[in-house]
Amino acid sequence: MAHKDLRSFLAAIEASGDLVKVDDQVDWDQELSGIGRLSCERYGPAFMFNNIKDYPEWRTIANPVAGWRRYAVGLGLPADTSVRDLYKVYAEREVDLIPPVVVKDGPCKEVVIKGDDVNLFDLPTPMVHDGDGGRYLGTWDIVISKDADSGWVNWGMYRFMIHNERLLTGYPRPTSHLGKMLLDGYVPKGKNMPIAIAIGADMPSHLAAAATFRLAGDEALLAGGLGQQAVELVKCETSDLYVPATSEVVIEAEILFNGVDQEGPYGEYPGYRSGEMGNSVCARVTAITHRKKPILSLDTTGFMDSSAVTTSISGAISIRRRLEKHGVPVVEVYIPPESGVHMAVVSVRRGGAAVAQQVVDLLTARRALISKVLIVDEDVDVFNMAAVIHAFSTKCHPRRGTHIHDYEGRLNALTPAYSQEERVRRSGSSVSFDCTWPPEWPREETPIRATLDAMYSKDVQERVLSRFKNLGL
Ligand SMILES: Cc1cc2nc3c(=O)[nH]c(=O)nc-3n(C[C@H](O)[C@H](O)[C@H](O)COP(=O)(O)O)c2cc1C
Ligand SMILES: [Mn+2]
Repeated sequence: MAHKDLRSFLAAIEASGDLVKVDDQVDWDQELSGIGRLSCERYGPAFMFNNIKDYPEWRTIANPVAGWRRYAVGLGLPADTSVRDLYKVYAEREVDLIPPVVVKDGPCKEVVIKGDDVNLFDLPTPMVHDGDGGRYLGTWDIVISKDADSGWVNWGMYRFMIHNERLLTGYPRPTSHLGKMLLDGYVPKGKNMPIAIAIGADMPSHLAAAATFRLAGDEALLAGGLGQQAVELVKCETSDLYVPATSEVVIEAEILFNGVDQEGPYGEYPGYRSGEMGNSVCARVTAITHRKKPILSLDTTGFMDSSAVTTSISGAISIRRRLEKHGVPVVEVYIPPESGVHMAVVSVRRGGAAVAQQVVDLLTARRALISKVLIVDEDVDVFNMAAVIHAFSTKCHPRRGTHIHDYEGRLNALTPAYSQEERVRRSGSSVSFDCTWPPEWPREETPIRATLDAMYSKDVQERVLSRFKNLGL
């Protein structure tokens, strides 16, 4: 079972040696985020900042699950759980949905601020990167909204920037579930859309909000499944939305049906600032509720942040399910978080050109978030990047092994490789690299890998392994 709230999760990552507490004063203006940024780049711990300049009542946790050890604790597992086992547990729990329960009161209501008393600058919102368009509040949040017609409730993770005391601008992509709800249900009716931005809830709820989940799917049930216990929800003060009761902070707001304003630029998840400032949705804040001595959460967006870890695992599992559904002889799929969620490694029982082409076609059919796919034989461990680089470098034919698929309208606009012109046209390309032996090659002409498991007899393998064991290696 996972931890019921952020504070018990933090105690657990402190106990496992994956949290550093900082009691010296740090600045919300780039300093605390800079510390968090460097820690991601060095595969370091999460940071708890207990003393933030100008904000004595507040604390901030940076990068709660940027790293597999913390991610494992987030699921209630031991910190040293292997990545393969994390994938296995996630895939099992993701289909074991557990509905939430509604409670009357919760820690997130300890302090309630409404109406004219609302001032977003009362929160220690960080200036995350130099060059960002403003201070970002929702870098690790849960944004809750309800469909105007069906009552379907959606959770997603979308960033929000402070525009002024009462107004946020945000970047839910038009293709996100929130974007669709707004454009289909509220804008045509001329109605503002109530939202709630929950920050510092239990970890499974955040993982569910960040996950790739089906249209009309209710992420509160997914959160229950991932954490193996029902999430407790409590009603908002100014709308009939429900938020995780243990949240550290809840911002209640309404997205204006007729207002847009400047949002960004921002140091984006692929690890670059590549976008310009653009018009985006405006959310007018109606209430802020929070716990006493509240903890704000921050993901220092970029290389190896919490987003890379969470979206890579849920994305890879959803790719595996899709390939299976379409008859690809897939064994395992891994998305290295270091790829900025741009590359997938797919192992197959039988490879070759047709499979490589089929995989790249399937992965670009809707949205093309992944633009590079490495296809390897099943004796290559997809979780072992050394083995994957070896296979790619030695088995991929530079000409015949490269399968490029061009498309219009589906490009990932945040992929830094594309020119401004390509982004405007939304035309992009994806490629699969076939790192498998052609199935038509006769067995006797297929090279044998010179590794212990492939080139030595079972008898020698066993003797070597027992020698290693006896030598304490
Ligand atoms: C830390 C983090 C920040 C994210 N920021 C955004 C964002 O600003 N806009 C967006 O459209 N998606 C963002 N995403 C991706 C969405 O959360 C993800 O696509 C999720 O599946 C959206 O839920 P939905 O399918 O209900 O729309 C972010 C993900 C993470 C992990
Ligand atoms: Mn959704």
